[in-house]
Amino acid sequence: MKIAIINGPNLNLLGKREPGIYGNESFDSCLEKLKVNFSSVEFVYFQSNVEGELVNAIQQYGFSVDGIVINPAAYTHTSIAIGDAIAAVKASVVEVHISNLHSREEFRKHSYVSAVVNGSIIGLGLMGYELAVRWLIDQTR
Ligand code: CA2
Repeated sequence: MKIAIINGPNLNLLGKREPGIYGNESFDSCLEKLKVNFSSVEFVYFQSNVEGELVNAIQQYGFSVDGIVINPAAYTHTSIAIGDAIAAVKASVVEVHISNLHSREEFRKHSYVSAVVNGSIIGLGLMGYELAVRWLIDQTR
């Protein structure tokens, strides 16, 4: 089974800034744990700060992997293009947010992604990625 993890802008800073909101762990460390815990899964990881590159990655992986875990970061709240790309692909898609969007600013309460994904995991920290992978694996059984 192949799963793509796609992270949006500034998530490359995880573990380096704003630990109060996003915790102390880097995404590299999270990815290593996923690879150990789900050793039968082939993971591909893509992070970009550029909206169009995220759209390209969704199109590319959306027809070549079984599932996508995506955290579009701030583009969640602004990008019709990312929502349209997700709606167009074949793979199952789970949206993950590290922080609880509903306890933060008003503008974070709307997602252009939520309506076009299979499901969303919000506010459970980096464990959300693990839960998303578990759900995707379960779908293939
Ligand atoms: O909670 C999430 O996962 C978010 O997708 C994170 C985005 C934010 O714009 C969304 O509203 C919610 C921000 C990612 C920025 O990540 C940083 C990590 C460390 C230091 C600074 C930013």
